[in-house]
Amino acid sequence: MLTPEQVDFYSEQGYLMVPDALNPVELAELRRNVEGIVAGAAEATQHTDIYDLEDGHTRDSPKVRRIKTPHKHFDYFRELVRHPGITATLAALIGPNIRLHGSKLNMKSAGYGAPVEWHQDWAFYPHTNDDVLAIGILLDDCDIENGPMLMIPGSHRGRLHDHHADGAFCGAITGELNQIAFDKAVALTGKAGSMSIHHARTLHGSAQNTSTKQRRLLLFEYAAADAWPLMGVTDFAEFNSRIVLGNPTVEPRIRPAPVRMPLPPARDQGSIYENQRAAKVRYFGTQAAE
Ligand SMILES: O=C(O)CCC(=O)C(=O)O
Repeated sequence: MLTPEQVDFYSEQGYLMVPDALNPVELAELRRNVEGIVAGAAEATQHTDIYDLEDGHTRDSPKVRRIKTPHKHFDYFRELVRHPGITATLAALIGPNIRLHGSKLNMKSAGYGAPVEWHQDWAFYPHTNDDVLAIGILLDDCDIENGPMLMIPGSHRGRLHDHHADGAFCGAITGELNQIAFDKAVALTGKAGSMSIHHARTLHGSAQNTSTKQRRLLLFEYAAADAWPLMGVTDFAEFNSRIVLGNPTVEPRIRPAPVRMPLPPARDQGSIYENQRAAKVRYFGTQAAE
């Protein structure tokens, strides 16, 4: 459970780190599952429903950048999204009725794991109210050279930045970079098994992993059950099947928050890495994979 101080910190800063969210046995089980899934990427020659591949991936030298929506494909993750420690933490921040929005596992391989340009998750999935957040579980110890997520404190209470380029959504902020206090960015470093929490409106990004150790980060996105996605609900039964705590509702709560719709859709479909190909401005540098 979170302390009142942690809850206050999250609501003021828009992020929080919680150590030891998974115990060593749970962490070992998570790693085992992930390693099994990654081994399957050797069969893939292009992006699939499960694998998003780094540039330079080959069958002989598999390079996985992301495991997409693991809760949709694997029973282990379908259960993990309901982990009692996670849902108790969420309840302290967004109330007793909670729905999973999505999941992903970003693998930042040693030496070349790709950066993620600055963005706000809210630009991808605006809802009727902003009780929306993501938790991240570190699978590996993560220090600054591993490319941790970087958060701009308090940005969840500010504006929603433009995430469009050439008239289409591109999943990265494309202007006004000189108005952002990047020097105030906080790195969410920590030990394996730690959990980060960030508000959907918090501006964040991460640099390339230039270290000799991989950085794997499992992300689960959640919303209060009465925060409904403005892009709509296509399958109501499936929508409600993602309730991880409490009860669904047909009464969305509507609260003002700045919104820009992620439309027209990104030219480069797929993961955030693909969407961000169209971003005109890059903040994070990259070195080619060896
Ligand atoms: O993996 C990272 O460092 C950033 C993750 C992120 O912000 C995202 O995938 O939306």
